[in-house]
Amino acid sequence: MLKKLIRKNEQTISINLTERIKRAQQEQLPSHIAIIMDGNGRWAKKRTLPRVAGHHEGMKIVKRITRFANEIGIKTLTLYAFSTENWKRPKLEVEFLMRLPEEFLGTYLPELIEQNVQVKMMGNIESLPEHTKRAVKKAMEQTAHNDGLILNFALNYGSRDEIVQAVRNIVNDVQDGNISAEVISEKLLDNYLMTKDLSEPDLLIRTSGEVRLSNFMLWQLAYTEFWFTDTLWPDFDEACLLDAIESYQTRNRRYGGLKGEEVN
Ligand code: V07
Repeated sequence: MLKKLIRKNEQTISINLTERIKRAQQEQLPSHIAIIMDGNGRWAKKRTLPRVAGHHEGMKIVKRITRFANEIGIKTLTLYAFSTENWKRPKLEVEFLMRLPEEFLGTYLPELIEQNVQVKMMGNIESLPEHTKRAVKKAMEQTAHNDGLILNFALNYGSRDEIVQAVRNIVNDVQDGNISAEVISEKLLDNYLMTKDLSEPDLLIRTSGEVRLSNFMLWQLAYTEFWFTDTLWPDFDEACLLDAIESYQTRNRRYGGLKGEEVN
């Protein structure tokens, strides 16, 4: 069984996953968790498998972590599945990746519907291959009325691109006379981003030992707690997510309930 060693009253005791979940739920959970799912290629290489085998294994972990996040009461899970930079990868790898949303939804959409999950997407959906677009749109439509976990895929997403688009749209609205330049504020810009209907992430996780943001949610992560782990995404499991959540809760306790901006 999955066990974790903790120190209590000078004593080291081990607790299992169920106990850890209970404890985590007694405190404030991060409402929105964002994950950069890195290390799939490296996972495959370690096993002398092709890179795509790592991506495929990574997709299975997406299902597992989605189920778990929903079960423990996370409200929003944002997953970086494909960046605007990823088009530079070999053609066959890109083609394989673009089949993953269909495969994922083909087997998992009924369960997502049953579990009341809402599938959302941020990124440039229009320049995805037709078959990918169709699968993702269908999932968004069929889960639009659900009100459980929001499963938000960043697909063909780049944060600078998102901000440039927002600025363009604001300028258009000013020129068209819909808004005046004086009302431009942080809050207004929020409303032009692809995350306008979501809360800001409380916790960012990046797997596989890389310690950078790689053009992911630059604006939205201003006050987010970061958690980096050497674990490769296909090896990530429920216990790893709890490690991140427990770390988040420890830091939250230290702030004594103060939120982001108030802490200096
Ligand atoms: C992808 C698996 C996870 C590791 C990171 C790269 C590979 C799930 C999806 C997905 C996307 C949209 C959607 C349903 C599922 C996905 C891509 C890559 C491109 F509506 N995993 N996954 N999409 N990987």
